Amino acid sequence: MSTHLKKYGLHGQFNDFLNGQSSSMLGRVTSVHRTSYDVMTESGEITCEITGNRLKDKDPYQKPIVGDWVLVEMGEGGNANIIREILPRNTVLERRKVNASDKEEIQLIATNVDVAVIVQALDQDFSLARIQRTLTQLSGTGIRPMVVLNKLDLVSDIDQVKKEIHQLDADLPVVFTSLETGHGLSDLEQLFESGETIVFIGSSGVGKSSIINTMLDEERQQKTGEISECSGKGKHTTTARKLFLLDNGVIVIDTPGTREFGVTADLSALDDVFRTIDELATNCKFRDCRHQSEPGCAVKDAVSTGIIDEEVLKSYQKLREDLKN
Ligand SMILES: Nc1nc2c(ncn2[C@@H]2O[C@H](COP(=O)(O)OP(=O)(O)OP(=O)(O)O)[C@@H](O)[C@H]2O)c(=O)[nH]1
Ligand SMILES: [Mg+2]
Ligand SMILES: [Zn+2]
Repeated sequence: MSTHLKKYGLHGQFNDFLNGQSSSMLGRVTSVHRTSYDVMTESGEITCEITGNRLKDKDPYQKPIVGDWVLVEMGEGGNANIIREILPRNTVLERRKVNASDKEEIQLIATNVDVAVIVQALDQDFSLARIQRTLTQLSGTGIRPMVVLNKLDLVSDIDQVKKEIHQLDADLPVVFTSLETGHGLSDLEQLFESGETIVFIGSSGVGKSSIINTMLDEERQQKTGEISECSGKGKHTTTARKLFLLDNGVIVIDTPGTREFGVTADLSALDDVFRTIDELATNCKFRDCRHQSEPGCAVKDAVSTGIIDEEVLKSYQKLREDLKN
């Protein structure tokens, strides 16, 4: 089997599929442009296109995405290389525009990823509710969540943040980092395993590309940007998703900032995220307790005794409302 593509995450998963496909070339999509695709093959990176029905198809699942394994028909005599087939996806990270309900509004972010690193900046971007929503989005996808809280150098106290995250999910891997001091960067790298595909997601300007750069050699370093002073919002320094192979064997996908993952998951997925609250809720007097003003509410009791933070409960209730609408 191809040794080069092994490094890009190929481990025999398509052997059955590839039998009798000798005319096509196997590759992994490393970048998506407006009308073309970069695909890593056994003999290096090539530019490909799509044609015909696939080009016209409105279904976002029918278009190649960063991380996809594809079969390419090599163009001869100056003809373009054509992606003929998207091989079965192991995982799909997708995002739905908030309030959207039809398929057109679904955006695929990356495929065949093992880990999603949710990056937030501690100085102005930290939002427990947003972490919760992203976890809900990820649950059931087979993608493991991790949280990176960056720009540690810009805040003085993280005790409250630590407490809230711990209450949200005590098992969630969380790393505090700073590019200024280098704090946490080696801890983060140690959480990644060689051969795994890791996608970085989070708002613009939180430092996704800066973190990835610390793991890349100089010539492949990504552009990073200043945050505009007046709005405090990043200005989308990264404009396209891109897949990199790091020296340590980890495959990383950088993405442009996305503020919010629309919630597509159902209420049972929500239950995964709020384990602590759910466990307590089994002791509420009413089965359908909303933990607002019902008598005999074990969750409210836990808030008054300090086991659960008021803010965590509020986010929980907000998310339940969001999911109902
Ligand atoms: N003080 C401080 N600044 C940081 C830190 N990490 C990143 N920055 C700065 O934050 C700005 C944005 O960083 P980027 O890496 O471009 O952010 P991004 O998440 O990739 O943003 P998009 O590509 O727009 O999605 C840059 O000016 C970085 O130098 C940090 O830990 N501390
Ligand atoms: Mg970036
Ligand atoms: Zn209750």
